[in-house]
Amino acid sequence: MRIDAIILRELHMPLVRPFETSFGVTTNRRVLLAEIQSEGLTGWGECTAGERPYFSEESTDTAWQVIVHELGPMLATESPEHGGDCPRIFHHVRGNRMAKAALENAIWDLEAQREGISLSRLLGGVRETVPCGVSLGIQPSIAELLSNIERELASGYQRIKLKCKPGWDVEVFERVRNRWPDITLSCDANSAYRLRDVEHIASFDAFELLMIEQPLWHDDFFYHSMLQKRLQTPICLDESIHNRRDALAAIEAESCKIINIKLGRVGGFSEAIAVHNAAQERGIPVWCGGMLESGIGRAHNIALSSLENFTLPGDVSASARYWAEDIIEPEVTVSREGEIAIADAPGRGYEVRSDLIERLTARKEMIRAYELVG
Ligand code: OSB
Ligand code: MG
Repeated sequence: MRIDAIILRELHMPLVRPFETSFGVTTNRRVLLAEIQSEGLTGWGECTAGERPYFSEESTDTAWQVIVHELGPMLATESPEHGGDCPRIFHHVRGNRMAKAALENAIWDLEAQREGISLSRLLGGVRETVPCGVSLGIQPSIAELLSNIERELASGYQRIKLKCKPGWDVEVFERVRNRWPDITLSCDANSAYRLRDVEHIASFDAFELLMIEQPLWHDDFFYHSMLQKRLQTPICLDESIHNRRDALAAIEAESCKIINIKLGRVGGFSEAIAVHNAAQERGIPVWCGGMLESGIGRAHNIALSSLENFTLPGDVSASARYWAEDIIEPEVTVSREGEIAIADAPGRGYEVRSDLIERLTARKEMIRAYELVG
């Protein structure tokens, strides 16, 4: 396909409520969107980098630079036929996976439209609905957390994930379990613990959590493997898994029993499918993580979640949990059973609200192919 233009935008979108993890609080999102125009069609991709380089090395600003100066020009001069061509095109750029994913996913988005099939189908999805959970940030008080859980359970969500850190863990799990002995509960530490905490983490077993997500270092397999031997509760890796090779190493070393797949963290749909397949072949279930995405990233997460081995509820939930107004139409909604229906229409299944995007745009840059060729 001929790439006519790549338009990069930064949108400022306030969250409906602040989201706190072990590494900080997010109140306002700076969302990077890539719009790729090709032969009369428009594909969209979202960069899931955070405002600060705390979840990974990337941030909104590093991704902007890398897309404008490296990845955008590479893509515009290459005429990819498939989303799957992008990893080869971007091969010389090390890392910067969230920046790469924004462009690669926009090409898949375009390809689905060009082929006249749903993005889910193009990716190899088999599900008609995907099971949903929610990720609940650290709260000012346990009472506030309990009332949030009550609301999410009433909405139908199938799994509650609690962000945790030293000082916001055992006491919290105790109060939640006392009130709801049977709900599916998990926790996510975002690397908040160290080896001195092993006995403490082992005490989480009492709460029968579905999993403990990324308790130790963001770049570790070895110590997670040691920790897993001491736990009943399965470890799920998030930050540590960047590609299929990482997934194979983690599974082989028994560093985890479950894998969280995030499109940005692994560099786009191609590698996400590769991680999914590697895990499936080895009997390791996966689920789709979230990065407080706008509707575009959310639509892509939904399509990815339709693959067969996404058997556990993901962190992909309704637009209204994040945004007063989402940038897609219709907004993402979740049924009383805690499921999102996969659209069968061609493309991503959600229209993009260009007028609203224009209003939320804080900066914009156009990368035109003809200015780069020759
Ligand atoms: O580790 O899953 C995480 C949000 C930002 C950064 C990291 C994570 C998260 C979430 C939120 O847990 C998931 C969501 O609701 O989008
Ligand atoms: Mg996580």
